[in-house]
Amino acid sequence: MKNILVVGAGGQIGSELVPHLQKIYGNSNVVAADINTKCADVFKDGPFELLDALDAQKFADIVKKYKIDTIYNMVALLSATGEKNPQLAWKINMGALMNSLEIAREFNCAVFTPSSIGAFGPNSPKDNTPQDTIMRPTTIYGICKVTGEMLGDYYFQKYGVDTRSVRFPGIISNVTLPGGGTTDYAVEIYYGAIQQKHYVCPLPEGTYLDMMYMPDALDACVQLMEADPSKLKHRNSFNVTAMSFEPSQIYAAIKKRIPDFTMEYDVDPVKKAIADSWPNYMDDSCAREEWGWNPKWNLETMTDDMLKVIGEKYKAGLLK
Ligand code: AKB
Repeated sequence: MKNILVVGAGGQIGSELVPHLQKIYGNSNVVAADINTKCADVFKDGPFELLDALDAQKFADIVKKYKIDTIYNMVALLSATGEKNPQLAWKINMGALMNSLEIAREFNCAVFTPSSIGAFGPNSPKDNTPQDTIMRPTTIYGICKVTGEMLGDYYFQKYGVDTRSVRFPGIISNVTLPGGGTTDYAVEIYYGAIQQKHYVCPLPEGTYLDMMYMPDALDACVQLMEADPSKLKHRNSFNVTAMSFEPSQIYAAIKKRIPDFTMEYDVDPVKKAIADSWPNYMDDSCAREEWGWNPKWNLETMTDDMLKVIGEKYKAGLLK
């Protein structure tokens, strides 16, 4: 039986990962931890602990208390926020990861930490970006991700810590909004389409980026952590993607379903520069071969589901 700790549980991925893991492993076997006190009201179905992931002593105490054997470290400042305060991004992103790795080493835990398309940089091949290629990111977020990937492999090779990771693309979801990412537009556009029938897009037409719907992202986490270790030639981190599109394509997909939806561009130069340094689409064949990665959602099916779920929330008065 797994005893899992999700650190940064209140974020975009963590808030859906916790109930997903609870369904699989049982509510009491998945501990949610976050720095935000409001999360105590959200994670009512299982144990919740208030935790600043930079507090190594409290982090270790929680791992001891619940006999944790698997840590999902979901703590991170995202790419656009990171550029506003690079020193803070390094402190939080690397601090949470180092604590996860050190505590995992001490208490013999496995560790999952997401990497990102942000680990690539302008020198990486843009199309069909290979699993193993040049990685010279130009954002502090990406520098943290590449460092994190290398640290993950280092802790595996040197100490035998079972570290595994994926390079997530933009994650599109309808429960918790992302914050401060470059790919956030692909979430916000659905809310704009339903609420205002209009959206102002911060990335220019033609900016292709890899994307994934949340249910596939959750499957990726569990599938990789459950994968037979003898089959893994890579560990930190696997390219994974489900779709690649640029703003006018997601706009067209929504407009097909909401004909009076309109979109204009007001390009954010910081986000544009970040997006321009990332792949158009990645080659995720290693993930497919080594642990059976096989995403189920595409732009059309995801758009149907996003509009349905968010539309229902507005109708029920859960969103204003
Ligand atoms: C971001 O845009 O910063 C994140 C990511 C792709 O890692 N969503």
